[in-house]
Amino acid sequence: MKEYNKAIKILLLGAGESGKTTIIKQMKILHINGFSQEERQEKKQDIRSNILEGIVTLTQQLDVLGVPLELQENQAAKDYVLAINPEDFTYTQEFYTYTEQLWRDPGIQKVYSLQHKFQLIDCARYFLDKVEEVGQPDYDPSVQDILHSRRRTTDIQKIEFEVRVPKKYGGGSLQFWMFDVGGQRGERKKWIQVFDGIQAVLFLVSASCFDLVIREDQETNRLQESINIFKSVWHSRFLKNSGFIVFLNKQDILKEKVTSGKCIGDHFPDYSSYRLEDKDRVADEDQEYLRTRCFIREKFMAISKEEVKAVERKVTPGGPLILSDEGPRECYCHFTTATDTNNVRIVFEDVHNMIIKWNLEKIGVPVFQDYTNTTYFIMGSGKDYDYLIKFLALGDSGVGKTSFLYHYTEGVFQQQFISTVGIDFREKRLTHRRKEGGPPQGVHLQLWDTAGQEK
Ligand SMILES: Nc1nc2c(ncn2[C@@H]2O[C@H](COP(=O)(O)OP(=O)(O)O)[C@@H](O)[C@H]2O)c(=O)[nH]1
Ligand SMILES: [Mg+2]
Repeated sequence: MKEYNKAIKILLLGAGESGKTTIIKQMKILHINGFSQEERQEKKQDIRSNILEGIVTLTQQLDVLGVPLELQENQAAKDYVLAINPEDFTYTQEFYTYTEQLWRDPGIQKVYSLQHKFQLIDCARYFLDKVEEVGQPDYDPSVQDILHSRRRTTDIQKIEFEVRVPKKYGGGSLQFWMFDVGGQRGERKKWIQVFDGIQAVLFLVSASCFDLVIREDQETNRLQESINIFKSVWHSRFLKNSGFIVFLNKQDILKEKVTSGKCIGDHFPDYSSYRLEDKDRVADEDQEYLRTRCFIREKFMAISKEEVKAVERKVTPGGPLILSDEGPRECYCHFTTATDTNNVRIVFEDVHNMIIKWNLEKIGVPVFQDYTNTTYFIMGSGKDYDYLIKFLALGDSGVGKTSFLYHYTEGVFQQQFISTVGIDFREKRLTHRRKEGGPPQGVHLQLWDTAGQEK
């Protein structure tokens, strides 16, 4: 059997709660042995805290939104839940009984229907609907339960698995390494650590969150945040050799939202002029849902068509402009439901083939390595300046670090706000004379820009 000696590296990126870790779980199910007894026990803890978080949030919102409980006898349950300290809580039978009572109360259901007004985990309903089962002492989570459980990712995780290469691409098997990262603002500074040598970026979007705001600032629209992040990673010079695949995820929730009457146009006014093309119609599918999902796709595809300026292509300051093998960069889009194993299996057949194809096109050319060597050469022996001065821009997010540096080096002001992922740099060359009439000396300024949110 044919073996390839280099692993393919895939990086999962996207905002918090977009479904990255769920994809990792699916890879475990599809390519490894699923979940061990130990992992199931660990997920059981996550599921219990998902229930706790869900019911506490909903109960707190009763008073915030001014919604009364419908059944007077549930007052004791409300008092009990509001008195819980999540830091130090042991799950008792009483807790599950009260939770079940509250969840059935029409007052809590009313609050649930207003969930766009506050922050609620997506899996709240899934687990609150089965609170009795989870509360059993011998409860053992099913695969579906594990896929729906939620835990914030705070570090970089890696899983390895093997994928068979189809005959038409030469057969054999390929080793895949897939990296999962935390998606929330404070986690994004770690992303850069894994950018090196990535063949494909899977960018996850929670397509259903067009009516929600992000947890981090309770203000920015979640879909807009996702579009902004995509823009910065698509333009990142550190990912210039990676193929991009966008997963417009949570299609199940998106469809439910749209068919229940929610409209993306209330949040993205340009939706009103967007028309569904004939090629995007699907028989027996809700037209408004199709129009919504294609409108979202259009937002991401428009970014992938933006021209990347040559100056943004350097990989290291002082390094050469890399203009060779530019060609159009490939970006593909899929509509996905990450909690549905069958859907993920089908989508990944495509994804694997695409990555294998990209990889074969580049075989024998360790692309990133090459540029690093060239850069060392240029920086070491071929320096074309007399002085090198390095600056580091620090400050809160949005104060204008990137705009300032851009204006200084390019001479123009950029209106757009693009958040910096990790770290970036700009360069400027000046000529300086020590004495009037003396020999000119080259001064090379390296202006390092940092991402403010992460400090
Ligand atoms: N209904 C539904 N839930 C999803 C989907 N994808 C992810 N989730 C849920 O959304 C939550 C966040 O997903 P997670 O993978 O942790 O997101 P991450 O922060 O990007 O790693 C979890 O409770 C998942 O079960 C989806 O396609 N449909
Ligand atoms: Mg995660």
